[in-house]
Amino acid sequence: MHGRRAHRTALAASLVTPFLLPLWAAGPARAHGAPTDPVSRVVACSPEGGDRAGSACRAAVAANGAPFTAWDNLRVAGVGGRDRQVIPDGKLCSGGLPDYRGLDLARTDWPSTRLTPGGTLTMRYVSTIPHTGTFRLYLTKPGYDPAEPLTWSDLPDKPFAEVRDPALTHGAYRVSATLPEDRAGRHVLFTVWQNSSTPDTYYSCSDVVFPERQNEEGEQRRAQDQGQAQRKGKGEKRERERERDRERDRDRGTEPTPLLAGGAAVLVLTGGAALALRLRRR
Ligand SMILES: [Cu+2]
Repeated sequence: MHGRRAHRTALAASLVTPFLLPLWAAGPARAHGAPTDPVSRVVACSPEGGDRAGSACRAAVAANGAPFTAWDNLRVAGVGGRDRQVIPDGKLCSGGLPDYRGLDLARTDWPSTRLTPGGTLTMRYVSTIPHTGTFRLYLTKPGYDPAEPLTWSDLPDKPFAEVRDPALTHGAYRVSATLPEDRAGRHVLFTVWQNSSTPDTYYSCSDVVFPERQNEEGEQRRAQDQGQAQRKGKGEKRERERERDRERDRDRGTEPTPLLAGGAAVLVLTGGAALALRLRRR
């Protein structure tokens, strides 16, 4: 069935909207919910995940020993808001449930969704059995390292969004929120759905990627450099002196902020070093 396969692939590769209906229709009879956009690990790696699943999902299923067929059943009874006391560090994405332990793998290649800092997020949280309750959305702090296991200290104390009993439309809850402005690179959107109509709390990890900030600053620096090239003369000499100062500072370990650094400093402070530096300065 080549044609059908290709069709399904196209569906899976497109955005979540066309993906929602088959996923919802294919869900287990006793089903509850999980985020489909930004797609959660459990949904992306479920049998309905399609082409989103990659090596991270294969590793997760292998660690699990079984496929994530019950993608909507990641729930823990009786937590009652004591998430940090009940769910152990390093096991946030599985809710500490052995059946979902593959979701806790510390990897940098989980299927992810691109987000814009400061933008509006509308989470779609598919539900086949409606419950009342409160959604709490957390984003890992600036400087989060996806290569390390996710711990509670990676998350701010307070969620960036908390929504009680959002509308359930077309089989999904919609949770709208303004995203923090200070995130760059890969992060985890951690969603807690504490039911009020059942004793259960649902946990999910959605991997999200914000633009790397050094690209933006690179643009600004290029613009600055162009301006400097046009001014030249005295300014150029002063810039050379400043550059020498900066090199001395660097040798002493007192680095300038990358935003103010010009020319050679930009070449030196690339990638992770620049990012780490910027995070430390915030
Ligand atoms: Cu349920």
